[in-house]
Amino acid sequence: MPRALITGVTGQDGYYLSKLLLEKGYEVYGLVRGQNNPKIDFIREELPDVTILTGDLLDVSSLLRALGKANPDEFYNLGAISFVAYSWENASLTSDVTGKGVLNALEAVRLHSGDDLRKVRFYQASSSEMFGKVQQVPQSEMTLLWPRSPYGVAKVFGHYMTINYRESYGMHASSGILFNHESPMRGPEFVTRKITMAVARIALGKQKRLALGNLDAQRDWGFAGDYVDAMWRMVQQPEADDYVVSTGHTHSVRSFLDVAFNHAGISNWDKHVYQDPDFFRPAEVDLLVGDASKAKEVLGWEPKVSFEDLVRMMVDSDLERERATKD
Ligand code: NAP
Ligand code: F7E
Repeated sequence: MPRALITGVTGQDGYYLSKLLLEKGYEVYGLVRGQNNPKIDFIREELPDVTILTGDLLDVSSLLRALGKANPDEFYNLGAISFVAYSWENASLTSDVTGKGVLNALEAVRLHSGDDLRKVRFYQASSSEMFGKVQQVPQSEMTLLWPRSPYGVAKVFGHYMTINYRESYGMHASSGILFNHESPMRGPEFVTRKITMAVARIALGKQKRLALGNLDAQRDWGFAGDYVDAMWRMVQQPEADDYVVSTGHTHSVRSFLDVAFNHAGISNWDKHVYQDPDFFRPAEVDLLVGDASKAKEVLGWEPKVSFEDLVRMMVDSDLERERATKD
């Protein structure tokens, strides 16, 4: 039975990746931080077959201890401070966790592996935010990186550190440059889930208005369930490499609002949505659209869920959740 250790198991991707690996017959270990993390109960309920280990990306010795307990064949580094807006307010912490945390994870895997540096296959969760002020449309593995936030800068550090460990030590370390991916498990701070939660509440008469920032930003949004399959495929390759994972289609926040409100039977969202300067960012990433030809060619990976189906899935899930709760 193959064994996998996942950091960030309490996050959106940790959930979908755990489910995928368990279905494939893996023994799955999930790293959870903090002394009484409130999300532990969720993991115990929703993913009872995942073995929880405690540890933190800021603490190399905790990573070494987790590696010793799990003795994994594959290490998926999904842990990060992942909210871009928050990264300006906590730039140093974001650099430590999202940037230096990758180095800590690579170093722990290297030390754990002893003489057999290909013993553990490593996956790094890199991001399309590294493209920032895009220098090419669409963006591919060869596009120059120009990050626009402390989060993006930290991800660039992690990305190149992963490549460096592959080139320096011959480690099987891959970096997936994933474009935005969403699901009903998406954190409520991200724009897609913020919208679908509000749409459900507005449709049920529980809320009237929704404050947003820049409605013109364009993103290449895919479904998280499809994207974790791309992570797994990367790790199965004979040689480690870097891959863009995206749908190749881009949509504005406005288009997301159109589809979401329409699906809930509300044709005119203008009267519900207003713009609040608090939600604008010091520097914006205006347009992201990925070229995932390499992932298609080498990994045989393609997204299955369309933009419209993704939005409808999220609205339906939030409608169901809101119907089941009072207030
Ligand atoms: P998420 O839902 O925000 O989950 C982040 C995870 O990181 C949580 O489990 C969190 O644990 C954990 N974490 C935070 N600080 C940590 C620390 N110091 N030590 C160990 N773990 C820590 O993010 P996601 O959407 O699943 O994304 C997974 C990864 O892919 C992240 O690295 C993200 O930056 C990257 N990524 C995401 C997207 C996307 O569109 N979703 C696209 C490209 C790249 P707690 O529950 O304890 O906070
Ligand atoms: O913003 C605009 C905002 O926070 C998307 C993370 O998973 O994907 C995610 O980063 C866009 C931005 O995601 C609001 O200005 C407007 O242009 O949902 P988001 P993100 O910043 O693209 C990348 C690939 C990652 O790697 C990250 O970890 O929507 N926007 N109004 C808003 N965004 C938010 N959050 N809230 C608003 O009210």
